[in-house]
Amino acid sequence: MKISQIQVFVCSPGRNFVTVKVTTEDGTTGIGDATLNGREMAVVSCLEQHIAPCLIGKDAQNIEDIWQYLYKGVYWRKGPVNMAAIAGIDMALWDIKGKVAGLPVHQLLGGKSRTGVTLYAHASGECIDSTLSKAEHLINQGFRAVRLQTAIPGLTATYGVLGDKKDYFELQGNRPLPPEEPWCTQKYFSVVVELFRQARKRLGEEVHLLHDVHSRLTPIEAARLGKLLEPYHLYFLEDAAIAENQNSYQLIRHHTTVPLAIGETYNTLWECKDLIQHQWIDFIRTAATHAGGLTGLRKITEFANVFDVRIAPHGAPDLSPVCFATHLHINIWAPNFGIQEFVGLDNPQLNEVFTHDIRVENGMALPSDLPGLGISFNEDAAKKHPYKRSYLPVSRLEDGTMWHW
Ligand code: CS2
Ligand code: MG
Repeated sequence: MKISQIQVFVCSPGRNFVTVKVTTEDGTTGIGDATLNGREMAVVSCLEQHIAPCLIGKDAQNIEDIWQYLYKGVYWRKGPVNMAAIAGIDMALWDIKGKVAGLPVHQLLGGKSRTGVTLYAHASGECIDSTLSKAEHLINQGFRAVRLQTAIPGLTATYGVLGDKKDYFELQGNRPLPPEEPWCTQKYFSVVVELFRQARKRLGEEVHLLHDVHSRLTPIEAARLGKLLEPYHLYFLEDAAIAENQNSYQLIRHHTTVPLAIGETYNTLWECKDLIQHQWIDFIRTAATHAGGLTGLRKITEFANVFDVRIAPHGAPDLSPVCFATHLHINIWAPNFGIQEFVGLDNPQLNEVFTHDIRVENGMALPSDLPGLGISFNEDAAKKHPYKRSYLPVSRLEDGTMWHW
């Protein structure tokens, strides 16, 4: 099954997505997600200029060898651009393998380990009251796990709370450059602990509550937050601090029993190997799209399983439904699956471009049983939504100091 063509599509049905399509000589096709938010075109160039020419004529069935060829075989290993490009190819090859076998990808991995994939939904509001009202609404819809984020009083903007803006394009206005947002740790502490105190009172003890710090704290501040949140027993506290020094999580760990999650920006096992093997974290959040596809994420998942670390793959709106579909196949199989982030699939523009039969009921998702990944890409619909340059906001302290993303 020789690879005869590799095409790369960029479209923006709400957010920018880079989609890879691999075709074999017999006409079988597979698709993959290679989206790297804010750096989309770098991945397109890597795929078109550097990777595609090397793969034409290779046997599409040898997924592992192609993965190693693109990872181990190159001088410049790792890196977000390279690993997203590998991811796009890798998912497409798994899609092809499933179609050839007549089996959904989770059956190729070893079958189902559970009846469905538990999701956590997002409740983000302008104040504690509106955040909790949104959480109640989600719980009434059947979600058993909700992430709570609330605007920080006294700051002009809070990451993840869009206010009256409908999306990041609107936040950037007519000038597509990174918006700047202020950060103040003291102001954050004054609202976040209160958010969870009120949440437990209003939402009860049973629902799983989660929170994302977006790496804005130092390790010792993160340790303090973990301790303060212990009475409200979070499912996990995400990205409490940057872990470029992986052993900084040892410090956080030694101070608090709050379960810790990290990893949405990681591209390989090497960025989380110490975190996992020392059991400094409880959940690894790496996405297939950013860590070398299904093959890359499976390697991380199996390593994490040895150390009782569970997977909780990233599920933000800047990962395409192809990534979400891939995660569902891994999640339904992985012995160490924890929870899947979910931001909804009911955007009509998105559903016009990516068609699938993923079911979401009572806060759980079911992967497709169709052969392959079970998702298709409509090239004509994609043309209606051209790429728009876009950036995430950057963060500065109130005195102007550049702060952690
Ligand atoms: C967030 C993301 O979903 C999450 O956990 O951290 O929304 C993240 O900010 C975006 O993916 C960045 O584009
Ligand atoms: Mg996050």
